[in-house]
Amino acid sequence: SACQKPKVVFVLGSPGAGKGTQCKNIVDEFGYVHLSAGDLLREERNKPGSQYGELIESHIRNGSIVPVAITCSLIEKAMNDSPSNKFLIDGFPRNKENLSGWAESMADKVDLQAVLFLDCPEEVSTKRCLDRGAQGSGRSDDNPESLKKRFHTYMNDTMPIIEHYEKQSVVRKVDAERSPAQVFEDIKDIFNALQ
Ligand code: UP5
Ligand code: MG
Repeated sequence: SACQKPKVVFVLGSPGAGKGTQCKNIVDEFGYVHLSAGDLLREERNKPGSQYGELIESHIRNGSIVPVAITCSLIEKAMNDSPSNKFLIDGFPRNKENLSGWAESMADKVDLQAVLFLDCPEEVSTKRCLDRGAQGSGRSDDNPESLKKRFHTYMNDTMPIIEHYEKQSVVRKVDAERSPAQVFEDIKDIFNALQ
């Protein structure tokens, strides 16, 4: 019907697991709209005169998590600005506060189809981010100090969220240590089964 709730797939995994890379593939093949919480925060940070610019940048550099009210409102606005009814939400929710903030303001408005979990070891994903930094990504968190903190946050705050969704049997886990094409083969099977 015209009033169907938008479909949402959360895409989670360590820094450098390949969330952005695989979301692009999913957009091309399955027509979802990709909303990266990190990209939305960086865009907000870069707006001249943004009220939250410095706060966002300090969290990104420290690998800590921006208050959920900011992130959630950016996601909601991006969804409202899009005519699509299916979204990949990349890199969110990352901690308990994200989860409860989403539950309060958004969960009832969407149909959560699945949580795609890109599982990649720390050494592999750290190296990907460091290589990206060395190639001039311009990301203020692609350095060894920030990466240690990003991983600490991932292990302590984000893994429990993935475990929370595992208990609800909505997690689809993929071995993300392989080549992008190999990873996407598994993702295709998952999304074909969701249609
Ligand atoms: N690459 C990708 N896949 C590969 C593969 N299979 N084999 C070899 N190389 C591969 O990939 C990273 C790099 O690896 C690229 O160079 C790619 O070519 C290569 P990418 O697809 O960008 O991985 P991704 O998982 O998206 O890595 P990203 O660095 O974006 O992950 P993060 O989760 O760290 O970053 P994000 O932008 O989501 O968040 C950044 C910060 O924003 C957070 O630390 C936090 O401070 C803040 N934030 C919040 O506070 N709240 C949020 O809700 C979200 C973010
Ligand atoms: Mg990303």
